[in-house]
Amino acid sequence: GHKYDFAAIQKKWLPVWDEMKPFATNDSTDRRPRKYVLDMFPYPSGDLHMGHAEAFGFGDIVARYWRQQGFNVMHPIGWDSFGLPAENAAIKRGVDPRGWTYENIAQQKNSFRTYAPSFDWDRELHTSDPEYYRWTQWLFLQLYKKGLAYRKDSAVNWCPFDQTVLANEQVVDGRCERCGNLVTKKKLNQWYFRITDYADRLVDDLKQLEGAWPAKVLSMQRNWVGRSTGADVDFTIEGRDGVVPVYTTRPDTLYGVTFMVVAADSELAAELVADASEETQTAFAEYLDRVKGESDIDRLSTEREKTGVFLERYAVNPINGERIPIWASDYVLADYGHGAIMAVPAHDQRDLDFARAFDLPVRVVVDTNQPVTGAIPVLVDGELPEDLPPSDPKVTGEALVGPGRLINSGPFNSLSKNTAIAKVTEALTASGFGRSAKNYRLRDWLISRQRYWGTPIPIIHCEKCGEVPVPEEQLPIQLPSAEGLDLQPKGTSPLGAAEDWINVACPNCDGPALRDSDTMDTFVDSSWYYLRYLNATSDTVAFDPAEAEKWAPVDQYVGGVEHAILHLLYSRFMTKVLYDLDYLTFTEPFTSLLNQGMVLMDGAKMSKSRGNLVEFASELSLYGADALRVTLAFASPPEDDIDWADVSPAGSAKFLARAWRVAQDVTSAPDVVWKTGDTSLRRVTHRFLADAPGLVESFKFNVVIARLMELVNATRKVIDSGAGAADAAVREAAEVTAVALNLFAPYTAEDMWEKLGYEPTVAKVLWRKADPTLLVEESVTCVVQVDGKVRDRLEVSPKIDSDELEKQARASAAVIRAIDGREIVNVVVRAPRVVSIATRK
Ligand code: ANZ
Ligand code: ZN
Repeated sequence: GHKYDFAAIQKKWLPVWDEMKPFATNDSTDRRPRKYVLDMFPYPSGDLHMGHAEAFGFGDIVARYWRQQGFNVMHPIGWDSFGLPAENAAIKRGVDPRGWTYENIAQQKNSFRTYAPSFDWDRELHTSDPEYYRWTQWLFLQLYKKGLAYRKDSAVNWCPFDQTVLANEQVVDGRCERCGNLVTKKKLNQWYFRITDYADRLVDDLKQLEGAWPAKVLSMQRNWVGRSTGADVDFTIEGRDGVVPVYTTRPDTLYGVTFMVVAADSELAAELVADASEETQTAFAEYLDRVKGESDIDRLSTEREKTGVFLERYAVNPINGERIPIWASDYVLADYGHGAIMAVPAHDQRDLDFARAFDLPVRVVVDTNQPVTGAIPVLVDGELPEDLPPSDPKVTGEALVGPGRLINSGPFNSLSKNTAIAKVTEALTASGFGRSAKNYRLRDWLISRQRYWGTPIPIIHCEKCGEVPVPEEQLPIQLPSAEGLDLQPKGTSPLGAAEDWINVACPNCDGPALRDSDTMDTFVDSSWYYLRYLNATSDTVAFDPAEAEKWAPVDQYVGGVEHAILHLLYSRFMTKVLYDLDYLTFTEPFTSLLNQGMVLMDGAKMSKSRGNLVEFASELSLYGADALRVTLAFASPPEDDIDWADVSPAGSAKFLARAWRVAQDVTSAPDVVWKTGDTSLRRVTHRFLADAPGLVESFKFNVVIARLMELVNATRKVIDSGAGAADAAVREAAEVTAVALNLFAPYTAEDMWEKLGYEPTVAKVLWRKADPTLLVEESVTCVVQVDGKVRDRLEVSPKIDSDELEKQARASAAVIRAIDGREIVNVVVRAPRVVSIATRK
């Protein structure tokens, strides 16, 4: 055809690619170096959306790029297909979650086909297939054998609406992430993975990723683990044996402790209040009821008004023997540190808010007006000189949290905060009342869910033998059909009602036993999927360690920042576990990470409820895959958000048509000799060849497209003038355009490639190296005069500096001959045009 028709081009090339399978990775005979490029796999709720189009478009640029650079690229795709939305949709519509899920997968797959990312479809996986979850169960058993999977009774976050347990991270502002209802607490027997054993490594190994992961994600990972260092300090309590340790990051403030706070929901609080007045006991019981319904996030908030109950008991400060009152409050958490704190209201904001609420004393012990660098100040009467006394936090309401020097702290006065932290810890250690300590915000990973649509936990509960792991050869434990099961959430797993399924013989004693009825958090499924792609169809191993050695870790991971914490943390954890079990030789799963921005509409997130949804499917049929891809890549750097209202897919389509027409207009034969033709066009082409790789590798996709537009315009200019369409430089430029467009617009590129006289597929064509002689800038002629006579002409860069130009002029053989050994008395340089040398005659 003579007109650019994206629909016709798509229709033409899809079946050709289907036939060719150009992106199947089979490396038994392949000697190229390898790259593993992975997109976060989609969750199959409905069709693909614009966010998918963006992320998968970017991942595809990277995958196609490395192929052009001579790498054997693995670029697989699958579906994260277990999970609550399928189950909720199923309940709402009275359908089977399996049917709903696989219909959505079919729809997404169909959209993917048209969008045409260069996936290796032979490795497709779905986490909800027994062929997959068999190995998730196997993985569970490996953790179980290692003591990394265990059950415990614990108060868990409970969503009364979804009737399910939620992980801490699924509680947002005290509400269920999914339905928005207030979350409460409930005691349940639950499965956990011991991720806290890996807390240090999860922080320390982030070093490996610096510069290759977004700094923001690294800090989110670090904060989530929340490692802090400080000291445990032992307080005694009057009328009670033993000590109560408290964890503090500020042992330097020990002289500023004016009260103690224990978590209202801790055992210690209950014990201490038992001896209090009846009035206090009643008040405490009422208070405790209230606290039980609160989320950790609310409890720790500095914004909240402080509440609490005085327990009528006193503790003794080990450093100075001072007697301090003990309070119970919700702002101290029962399961963090030791569930009790030494309160230093002068230097901790929450303690100060509490002290102000209950009129407790505030004592400043760090003078934050004193410089901490330079010489230690001379003490006056054992105190720091008072040029500017610290402000009083009790009056200002602002805790003094900065650095400074100690005051009101006996032998530690005048020490800087950091020195004092070390010295006080030493003194505590010597007296036996303390020691240095580390603490983590990270909790063990709660993995059991009381829901149907997930991987069944491969454990059997036998009356006689207790917990019995399912023998590996009996895997997978298949999910029973959902038919006849009541999926309505009730707080126990629907699987418990599947009589035929739940009742089994104990693998140990053959006696009557029950299967575990919980299913796993879907984050378990996705914590190891990157490895399954390597042997996606194996029914003998989860993955082959030899393949992992060859391909993994993932060279480039692409996905949304919404997974910056959990998915990445869990994958990193699982990788370290598999490393410890000798299945892997590396400790981090994703060497480099690209987080794409969001696709917005008029500055707001797109959503159905906002009524601003731009449907991927309709844009796809309006403009075609290539124009969509180019639009998304051209809009901004990939990390930035894209506002769909500001971009122009129609403009992208026009650009593609322009490029395509160039290929159509080329009249020289494919065997035309490069190295000839219009030089200025060749310079543009080769500059592009030289610059594009670095730009792609630093994710400046938008710049590459801008440069391609320039190249196409320059080519068109030559076609329409001078040597015209037969010029060899025009063919060269058109070929380079087609190869580069393969990154962004694979259909257009393939069609151009055909018009230029080649066989498919352009996706396999290697990137050409730029000719270095075409990269030097144009030169100018510099005349060199000796005593007023022109003796030489030099071809030099227009940007040459005077010193360099003079050096070149003096080195010229003709100039040396003209000077003939005489003394040079003056040199005038006017770069880049003239050098004038005067000699003594
Ligand atoms: C005294 C102190 C003085 C503190 C000061 C801070 C500043 P991270 O960094 O999160 O580990 N804390 C300890 N256990 C707690 C619990 N169960 N619930 C709530 N808060 C608790 O913070 C450690 C600090 O958080 C500890 O240091 C303690 O307050 C508080 F100027 O001790 B600090
Ligand atoms: Zn048994």
